[in-house]
Amino acid sequence: MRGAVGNLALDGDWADGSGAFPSGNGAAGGNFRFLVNAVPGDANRNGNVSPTDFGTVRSGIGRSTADAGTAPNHYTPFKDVNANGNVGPTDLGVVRGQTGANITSVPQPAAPLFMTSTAVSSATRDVLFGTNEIL
Ligand SMILES: [Ca+2]
Ligand SMILES: [Ca+2]
Ligand SMILES: [Ca+2]
Repeated sequence: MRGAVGNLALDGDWADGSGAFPSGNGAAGGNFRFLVNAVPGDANRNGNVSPTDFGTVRSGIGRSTADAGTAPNHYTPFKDVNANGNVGPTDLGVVRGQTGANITSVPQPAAPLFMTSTAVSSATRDVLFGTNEIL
């Protein structure tokens, strides 16, 4: 990605597991390597899927982005496991199917996923990030 001013590459330079915000070394360019761990069904975000997650999702049944309700029985994106905008039986089904999964059982990619401005075509970049300038 490049900034709108001067078309400079963004600073980057983050090593997953050892980087710190703000990232970068002060020079344009560099790889921003950041691994996001997510386990489908882990509604309470503790790294595993258990009956507790089932209860978390159940507390939001019937709630949606249009009718969020109030805590603790409210809509959250974490309860909306299938990301369809509402919390319903399908979300509970995902949790049920994922029970026992944990962050260590998710296969790691063979190599860190990262992009550089030269490794991604402009067409791919536009699909992933849109065409609006970010700076
Ligand atoms: Ca840099
Ligand atoms: Ca969990
Ligand atoms: Ca849902």
